[in-house]
Amino acid sequence: MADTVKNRFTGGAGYAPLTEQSIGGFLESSSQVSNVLGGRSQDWSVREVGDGNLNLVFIVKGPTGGVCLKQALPYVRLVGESWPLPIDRAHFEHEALKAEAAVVPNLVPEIYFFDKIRAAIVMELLEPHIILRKGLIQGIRYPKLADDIATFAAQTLFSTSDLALPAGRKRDQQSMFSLNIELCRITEELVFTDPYRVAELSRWTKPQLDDIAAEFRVDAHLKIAVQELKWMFLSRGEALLHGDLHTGSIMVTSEQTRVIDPEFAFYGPMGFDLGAFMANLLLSYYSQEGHATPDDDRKDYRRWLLDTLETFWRSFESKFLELWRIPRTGDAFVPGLFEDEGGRRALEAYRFTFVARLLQDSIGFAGAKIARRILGLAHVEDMESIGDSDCRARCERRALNLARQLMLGRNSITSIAAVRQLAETCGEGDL
Ligand code: SR1
Ligand code: MG
Repeated sequence: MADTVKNRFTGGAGYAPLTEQSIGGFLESSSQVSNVLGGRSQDWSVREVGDGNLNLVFIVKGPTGGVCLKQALPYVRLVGESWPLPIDRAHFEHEALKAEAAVVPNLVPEIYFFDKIRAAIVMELLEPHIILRKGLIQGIRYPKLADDIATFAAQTLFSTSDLALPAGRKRDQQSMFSLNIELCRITEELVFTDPYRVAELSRWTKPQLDDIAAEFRVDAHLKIAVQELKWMFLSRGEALLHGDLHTGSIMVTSEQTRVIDPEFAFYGPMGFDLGAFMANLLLSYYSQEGHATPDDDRKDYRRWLLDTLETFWRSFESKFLELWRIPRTGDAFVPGLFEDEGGRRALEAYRFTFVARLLQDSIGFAGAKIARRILGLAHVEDMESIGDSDCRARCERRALNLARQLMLGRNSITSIAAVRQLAETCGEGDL
């Protein structure tokens, strides 16, 4: 392996995974971080708390404050050293966080320090925030969630697209993020390919879901539908995506929302981010039977999840259209071409066509993102924490049935209300 490629994977001289012992000395080299923490390294407490699939995550606390440090490991943590993964994903994450902070500073963590050699990002400690997925499992309502994620998506997708950026700047950005190759490859294989073939790392609730897993592997129409989505993912660089916008990438309190972890960022189809968030609300929706208690059957909560799905889409749509209507600098849909009354009307009508197509893309991607969490390698705690495997399988089967319908039928779904109705139908009874 040439040295530059090798360094992308394992780091050059100077890279080593940080430990609870070595982290103090490293953080002391940043005056900004030292100022946040106060005191000296001997006064700081350090805890490794990473429970994600890829990285080390440390919480460091000092006399005057705390920080969170995320460091890329040269392999997939979930699988082990047999699956090498480039540590330069930290660079793409840092670049994406900067692009997001430029338009939604209140919805992302503040970055204090980035060390490219150590592939480490030191950021604001989000406290008392919790991971949204864990809040949804507990049945907690988040009144601002739908609108905040709609703002995040509308602003980040619009501002990085050809609607907002001059073509040269957009190409420049797109070319930089196009090197996030291995992280995109994870999505290409785990989301769009492995659930539809015999794959060594795939798993599902056995034996209960063996039949539906086999159906997914032989259904040619479904495989065409998912390959069409993969084609879009591979070839349509519409905007800078977060790339992994699930409910584990969002931290919340009842008043605040922060989107974290954009290491999968690249230029792709806008619907991929929108569909990821929708898919994870729907996974939560179908998991609720497994979290019901004698005091709370979670029926109202399930309704709240679908309300959140609907509000999210409606709010996204109106924010995106609003951004498109104000004066802008992008090279697509040049405003000067539509200045007369007829032109203005035609462009406004086209904007609605555009967001209607975006909904259909998002619905398809949502289906793919649901299926991969049940039939692929990486599952979600919403389902995994259901101890009774028959109950878990029932929840998962309903979700898979919806996923299949979303992928196959996306082009005939014309409203978010129709998605809700379909979700409710698939959630009824034993399928
Ligand atoms: C091998 S990584 C598995 C998954 O974890 C991340 O959160 C992404 O969703 C990825 O697909
Ligand atoms: Mg992540």
